[in-house]
Amino acid sequence: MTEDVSLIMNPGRAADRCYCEALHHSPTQRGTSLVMKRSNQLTFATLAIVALTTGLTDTAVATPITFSVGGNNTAASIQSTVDAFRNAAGNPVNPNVAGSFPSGRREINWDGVPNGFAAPNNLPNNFFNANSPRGAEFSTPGTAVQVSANARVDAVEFGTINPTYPDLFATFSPQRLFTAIGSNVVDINFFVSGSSTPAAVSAFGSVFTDVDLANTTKIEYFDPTGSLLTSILAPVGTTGNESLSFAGIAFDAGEQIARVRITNGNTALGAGVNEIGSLDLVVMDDFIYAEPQARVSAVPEPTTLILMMTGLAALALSRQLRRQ
Ligand SMILES: [Ca+2]
Ligand SMILES: [Ca+2]
Ligand SMILES: [Ca+2]
Repeated sequence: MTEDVSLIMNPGRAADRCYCEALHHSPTQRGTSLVMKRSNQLTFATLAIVALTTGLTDTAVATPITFSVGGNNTAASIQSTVDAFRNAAGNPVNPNVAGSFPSGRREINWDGVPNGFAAPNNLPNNFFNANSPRGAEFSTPGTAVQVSANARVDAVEFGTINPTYPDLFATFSPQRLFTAIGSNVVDINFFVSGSSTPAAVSAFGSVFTDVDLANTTKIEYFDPTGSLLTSILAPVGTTGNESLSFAGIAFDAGEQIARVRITNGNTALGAGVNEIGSLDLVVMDDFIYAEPQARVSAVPEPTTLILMMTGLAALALSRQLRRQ
């Protein structure tokens, strides 16, 4: 592999004659030797590409570690899965401050949001990056996001939107829940906490309440280029109403989750929207996610790298052949 290719492939050069003599080849053996060397070059190039492909495949394809459970109306019914996910996301839970910690996780249970930012008022999309820095900002195809009210202030569990909702929903962490308004979809984008620097996390999970339909409530995970990394469905709860469920995914091979999209049931909450027929209304409680870290610079995709290496190998070979 360390041979000087230009000397091997050019028998007219004095240096090449020295090379052949050093190998004890007679002039009549040189033609055969050249064919063998050229064949070796092709073999080396092929082996290099195969090795490269194999190595990249091993590191590029990681299996998401999934955590999911459908429980009843008690926190205890999903607690062990939530705790297992917390350990996978990282310990400890970091304080609600700006900056990025080297490890650990962040959590949002909604419960400390001031009344002025809770139902019937909307929550500012950047509340958990600006007011209480945890590196998460929200957006939705709907009109806003909202945190439910506390008792003695207003109706709990989104009874502010529809009086039947407290009978549908329950809390994992009392008393506040979270929802999008005007949509059943919410996006979470990650930042270095308290800044506008885009970040990524290695794990994200959410508690849900009142998942009634399978294959409907889900979390989708996107990398910094916007490509879907993976997704997970939230399992159906074990009670008709007020059930709790949890779904989360952790990566351990350097994958960067830049954004997650959560789809809650199949319908947006609304004053006249009651859960009848095939409608499934679902809202969220605790978000748990690995510490948001500044994104690592993009590296070439494996397929791009392989194509590049193949092209370089072919170019080198064609130059060598032209010299013949
Ligand atoms: Ca309830
Ligand atoms: Ca809560
Ligand atoms: Ca439901």
